[in-house]
Amino acid sequence: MAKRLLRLTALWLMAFLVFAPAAWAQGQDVTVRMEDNFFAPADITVEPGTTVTWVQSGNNGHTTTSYDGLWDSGMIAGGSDGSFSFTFDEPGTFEYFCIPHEQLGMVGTVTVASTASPTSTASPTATASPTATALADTGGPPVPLLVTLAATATLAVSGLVALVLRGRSAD
Ligand SMILES: [Cu+2]
Repeated sequence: MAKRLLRLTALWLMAFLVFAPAAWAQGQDVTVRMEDNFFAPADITVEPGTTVTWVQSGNNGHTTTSYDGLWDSGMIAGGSDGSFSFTFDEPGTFEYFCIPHEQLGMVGTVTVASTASPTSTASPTATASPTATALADTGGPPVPLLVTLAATATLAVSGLVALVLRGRSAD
């Protein structure tokens, strides 16, 4: 009975890992980890409308605090899986810091810019180059992110398959 439950859980996890990245890509949501004592990645560029979520990944308490007073998470306890989200609608460069660790260089920037801007498609250079047109057409997240997600999902799925197979042979 427990083994069957384990198998069902594994299957459900596989389905989740296969479909969840697609959902993330559509929602254009981005995660930044709060490590001891730095943001990872510290500098990101996102499309307007992107929700950025900072996730506590360290043992020290951290904050994500906008220099312009746009957002302030308050202290997120170390060792917790606490998080804070903010949606960036306006283009621009937004700098932020961690209150206790600013002096240690725990700072970051969120650059909000549209990669599929009308300016770039109207430019003769962009339309002449097939690469630029292709990039402008795909409004999705940057390719490296998709590759990372796909690689992570593949790794996780193969691990789960190995687990399920091992459970089956032990019957
Ligand atoms: Cu900090």
